[in-house]
Amino acid sequence: MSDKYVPQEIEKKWQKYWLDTNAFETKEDSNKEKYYVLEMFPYPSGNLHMGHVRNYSIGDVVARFKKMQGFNVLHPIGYDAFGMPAENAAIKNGVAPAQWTYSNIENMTRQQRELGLSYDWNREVVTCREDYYKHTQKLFEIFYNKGLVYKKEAKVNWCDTCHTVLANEQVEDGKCWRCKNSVIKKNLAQWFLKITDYADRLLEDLNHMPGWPERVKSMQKNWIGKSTGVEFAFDVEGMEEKISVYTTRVDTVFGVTYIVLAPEHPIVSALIANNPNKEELNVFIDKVKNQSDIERTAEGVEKLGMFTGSYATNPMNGERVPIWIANYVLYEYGTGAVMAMPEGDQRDWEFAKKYNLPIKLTIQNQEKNLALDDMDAAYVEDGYLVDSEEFTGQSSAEARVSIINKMEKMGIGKEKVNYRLRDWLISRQRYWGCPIPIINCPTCGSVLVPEKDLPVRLPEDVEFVSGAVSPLQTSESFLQCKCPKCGGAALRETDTMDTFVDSSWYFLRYCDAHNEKQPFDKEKVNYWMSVDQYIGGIEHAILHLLYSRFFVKVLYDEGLVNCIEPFTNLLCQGMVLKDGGKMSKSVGNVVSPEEIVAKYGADTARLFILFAAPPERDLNWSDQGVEGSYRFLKRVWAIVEKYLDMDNYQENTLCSDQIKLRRRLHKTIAKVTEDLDGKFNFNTAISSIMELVNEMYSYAESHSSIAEGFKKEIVRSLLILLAPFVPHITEELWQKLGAEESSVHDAEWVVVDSSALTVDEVELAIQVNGRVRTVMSVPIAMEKEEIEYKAKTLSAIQKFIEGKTIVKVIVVPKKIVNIVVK
Ligand code: ANZ
Ligand code: ZN
Repeated sequence: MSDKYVPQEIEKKWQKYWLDTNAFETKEDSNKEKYYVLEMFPYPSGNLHMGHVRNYSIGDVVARFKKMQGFNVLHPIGYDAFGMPAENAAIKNGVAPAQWTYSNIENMTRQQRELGLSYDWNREVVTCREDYYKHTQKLFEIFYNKGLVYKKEAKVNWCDTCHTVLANEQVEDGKCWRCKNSVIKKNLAQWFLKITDYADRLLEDLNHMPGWPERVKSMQKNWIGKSTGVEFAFDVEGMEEKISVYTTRVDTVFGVTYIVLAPEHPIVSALIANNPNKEELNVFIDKVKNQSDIERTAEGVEKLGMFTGSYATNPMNGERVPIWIANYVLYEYGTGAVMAMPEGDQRDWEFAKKYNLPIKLTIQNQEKNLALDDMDAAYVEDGYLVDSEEFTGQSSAEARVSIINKMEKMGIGKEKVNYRLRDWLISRQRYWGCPIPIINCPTCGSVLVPEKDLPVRLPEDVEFVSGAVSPLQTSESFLQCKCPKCGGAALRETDTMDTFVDSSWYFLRYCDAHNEKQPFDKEKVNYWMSVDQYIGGIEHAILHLLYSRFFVKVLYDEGLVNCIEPFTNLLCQGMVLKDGGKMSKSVGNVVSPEEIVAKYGADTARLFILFAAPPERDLNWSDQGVEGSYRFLKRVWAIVEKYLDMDNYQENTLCSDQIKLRRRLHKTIAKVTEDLDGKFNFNTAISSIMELVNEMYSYAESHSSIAEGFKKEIVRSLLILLAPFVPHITEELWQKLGAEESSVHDAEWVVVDSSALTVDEVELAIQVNGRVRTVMSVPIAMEKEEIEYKAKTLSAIQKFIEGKTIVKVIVVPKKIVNIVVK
């Protein structure tokens, strides 16, 4: 029955079978422990790349392994299907975004199926489908009614040629990524979600998430950016109004030599009103306003500023300090004004050097005396205070407390906590997104679309013209409506939602993907959530993961879910590289998964990817590596056939070589189980299976028969161990084996027989005529004849029996061998 291993044939066959039989369909089952494993759903760009293949292969091993361990496994997939590329394709090629998207989804689904992934396809979620976005709108309304949605004028990146708002990522060097014209800042009324209300909980709960990589947690902490400092006011000469500053280093207040405002600060126009350089100042202000925050604050970027002509008074020592404006102070953070203390702050230091502003030393280093003349950078650490009136001599930490106390007594300042996190701007002036369910009425203002009128559908009578207004504004049927409150003529909101809104709750929808009435049923979500294992790229470390955490917390507060965090364990996979660089279209070093699958089969592609590197590390693509994986699978195929063809003998006594092979088998079972259980040591798991296969070959080379029971055990176990990694070949060989379970994927995971692991050897004392001459170690199960033969050939024994006649040999099992000679 020696067939050749032809992956293309068997893979097609099993994929069809799994699909036709809904092999991986899951239902809630309160008698079984659940396990929810999830890979980040893809954007339907049209084709899978190797990064996807890696992501899904990792998830698939976990899902199949957990299923074999007896868990009720939920392993779904879907598509993050709204977004700009579909709309750009519409502008460029005239295809409707829906058509473009659905045909891409179709292609990617086919590619995913060709990888043999164990998805429950019945739970597929597609965010651009009405049956999904209607619930995204419902969730928007829940947020709205909780007071977590508001509309505010915001400064946005605006391209006047393309006539649209651009995301920060779409601005390259201050230019529009598409038409290359300069991007301007424009004030537009935009919709926001109040994520800042949750800043503290989003931060605090990170301390109770042992299943997340430290790196991701610290990125989120920095993004939220909580800092505790002081807010206090400077008097302005000749003005009633004061300037409030925010500082985390109030201990440096005696070293302040100037103050700096963001050019957007509302007091600026009054400060420069009488300045003869007013015109120049205004040019400067406009220029800074058009710089992005990233440009303004990046390290090494030139700090630019101008003197306003006005002065302020330091309330702690009455000193007169000039008021400047500069690009490095952001209007959106703190109070938009800082007290500058060049000795202690590197930005202030550089600025003071550049514009010849005075520098005072008021923080001294404990260890090594600082002198301004010797310094070429700020001293940013804590120290002790000098030249600071009654606070002189205090440590920075002491001074921060005592100075706040004094300020509070004087009534000029107070402790203040600040966050870097901003509210989430979700408005997009785009067509291919979830419509914001709001109606703008000239009398009533913004009114929520009543729940019974959801979904607000995307119209099809729109025009996609580059440089035009948002396409939704070209659809009269969409635009014109009645106000739900007063019944008067009103206009529908034409902004759509940021696609990150869609992806902030898709993992909940998988739990109840066909619910028409609500986004999800609470009971079902509570059965499945939280996601036990989430797997995806590090590029989502902040936005997607933070937004999803925010959504779950809001829904928890609403009593709609029981969990406070969406993802218990997070794995961030490394990149796929080729020749040391990232695999990417622009570099031209892309290896297409489809070609690899066509040539070698999905099992080889999966095995290579899982074997080549631990999942968190970057993986270097190697054609030899792929060949090697293919060869290994051919070896697996051949050895299984060989074993199945071997002669059986019925009784279950194993010869010492079978005992040894069985020990290797159970060592491998122990190793693979340990490597997969809560870990992702796929590469070492696979290499131990490779060793097992080698030993199976060694046995087959020197034996033509095998105990029937053991034959079945070893082939069966090998296939079970390999099944999560290479599901097709193992299924095909499983059928040849004819095991009780109809599919290897329904088999239970193998358990270690610890008795097989113990090294079953005993020491025998070897006597000649009743005197112990040496000891010999033999396997417990060694036959008497074999023991006798071995004992006689030992050199330590030979010298006592040489030239003599052996009368008899007495073997006392596990104890002694006595050779009687004459
Ligand atoms: C004086 C000072 C002296 C400062 C010193 C630092 C060191 P975090 O920790 O990130 O909150 N700052 C305040 N508001 C700002 C704004 N809108 N734009 C740019 N910088 C701003 O940083 C707080 C510190 O950043 C504040 O403390 C302030 O500079 C600056 F030796 O005040 B500090
Ligand atoms: Zn109205």
